Amino acid sequence: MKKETIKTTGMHCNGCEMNAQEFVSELDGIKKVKADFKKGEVKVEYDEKKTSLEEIKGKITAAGYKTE
Ligand SMILES: [Cu+2]
Repeated sequence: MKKETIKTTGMHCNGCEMNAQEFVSELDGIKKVKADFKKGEVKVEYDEKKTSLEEIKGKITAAGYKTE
């Protein structure tokens, strides 16, 4: 399991947090995902054998937000 905190811009409310979390949850191997719009970050815990940071960032982008 790997833990990462991804700097994310563009989230502005609880709805955005939910949206980002739903998109990331679609990936196989996500154990935990918690978005925080106030801090501008998405915390994830994932199985690096099933998914990757790039894929997770791709989902956040697909949800409509920007990652660093
Ligand atoms: Cu929002």
